Amino acid sequence: MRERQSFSSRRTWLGMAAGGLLAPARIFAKTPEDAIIESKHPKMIVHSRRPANIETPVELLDAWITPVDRFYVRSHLYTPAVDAATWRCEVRGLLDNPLALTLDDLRNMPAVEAPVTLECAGNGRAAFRPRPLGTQWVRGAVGTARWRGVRLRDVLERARLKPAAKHIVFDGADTGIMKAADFIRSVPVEKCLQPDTILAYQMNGKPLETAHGFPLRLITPGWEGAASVKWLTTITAAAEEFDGPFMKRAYRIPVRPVEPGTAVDPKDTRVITSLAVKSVIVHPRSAAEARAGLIRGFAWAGENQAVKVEVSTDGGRTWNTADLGSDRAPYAWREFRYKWRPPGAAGVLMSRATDSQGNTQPMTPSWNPGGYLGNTVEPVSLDAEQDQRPRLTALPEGPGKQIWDRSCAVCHDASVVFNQRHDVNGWTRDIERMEGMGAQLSAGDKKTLAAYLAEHFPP
Ligand SMILES: Nc1nc2c(c(=O)[nH]1)N[C@H]1C(S)=C(S)[C@@H](COP(=O)(O)O)O[C@H]1N2
Ligand SMILES: [Mo]
Repeated sequence: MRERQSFSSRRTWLGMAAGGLLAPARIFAKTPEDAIIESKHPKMIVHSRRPANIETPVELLDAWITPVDRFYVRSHLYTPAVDAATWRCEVRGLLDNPLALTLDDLRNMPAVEAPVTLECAGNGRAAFRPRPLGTQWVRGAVGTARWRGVRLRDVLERARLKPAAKHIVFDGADTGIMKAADFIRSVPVEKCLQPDTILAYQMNGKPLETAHGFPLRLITPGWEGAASVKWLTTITAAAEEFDGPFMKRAYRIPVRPVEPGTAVDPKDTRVITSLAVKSVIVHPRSAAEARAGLIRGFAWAGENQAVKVEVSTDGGRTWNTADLGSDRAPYAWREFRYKWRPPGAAGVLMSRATDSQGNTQPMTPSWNPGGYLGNTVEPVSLDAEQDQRPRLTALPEGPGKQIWDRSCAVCHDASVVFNQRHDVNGWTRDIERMEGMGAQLSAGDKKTLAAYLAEHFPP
């Protein structure tokens, strides 16, 4: 067991059932999240323990296929523990032949396997100004795994979709916390019928781990991670896009560019589909590493291909084309390498990818309220060791601390705030977002809590 395990991570349903009067009801049983954190590389960045939101420091992304212990985790709700023996995936809705698939049923169907890069649409959010609310992913909510399973198309053909079916709705075994909405997503039927869309039961040659959707998840290749629903229990053929907050409110971007800081009417936004062209320098990330004289990293472009990567070693004044690696697959990132002679003094490195449609990473962020698809060129300064890990500490004492314990800690631990920075207005908006998910606070509590958070976690 690791040091950083905290008592607060073992808050239980008992505590929640107490209706927010959280007596220190602690059970010393491990939560699935405790087991996830133990299974991950010790350098992983824990944005929140429970729900489990864990980022990979980019220097650990140094292989074409990301090992599972270095693969990021993004979960909106508590991680479900699924019993494979009784588990079924129901296929129902607008179809003629409803199914209840067992794992054996799936294993008996023709298998397919493909390396696919998965990236959270919120990856890069920490670089937007003003800072959007939400988990402050830096650059490492991305990884590439070999996913093995069956074609979704094969399952839908067996289920015999009716012509009226236009969207397929995916729900997993995770359910809403308090009033928080269940994580349910739909994908248009055309994407579901593409032969590359997989119902995956294996990741890198082994059964899916709990964190990544055991026993079955969707892999919607090239699309933002949220379209790849984990812990699948029902697949429903429907006439319409699913009407729920994870389709209609979150994971949407403006249809046209907006000024940073602008509020955008939801009707001027669309659901995010493909990821954007992007690259990340994995090495060097420090002056010491730079002495090896090799710059390398990965580039990807969602449904498109990354076809060119340029590298700058002078802060963006001049650019040189990098070599691309031989490992490739339609929806997987591509390694790039550039040999150089590092100067004695530290400098600023950049990489800039271009995709098969001619899109190139921008130098300035295309700001959007949700902080999605952040793909600006990243300046990697070699001056200092880059340690992006938030320092995990306890919440400081103060008037807001009791309110926190009473109203916030019933659903998540304090690690969610340690790397967020907002002024009073920002914290107030975040608290209101939490009220929307069921947090119980009086008007006075809200003011006190926002002031307390702004004092300790200011911009
Ligand atoms: N059931 C369920 N599926 C989910 C999520 C979730 O919270 N619940 N998170 C989604 C998001 S936003 C992302 S980015 C990916 C992350 O997959 P990973 O945790 O295996 O990296 O899973 C997606 N599938
Ligand atoms: Mo995501």
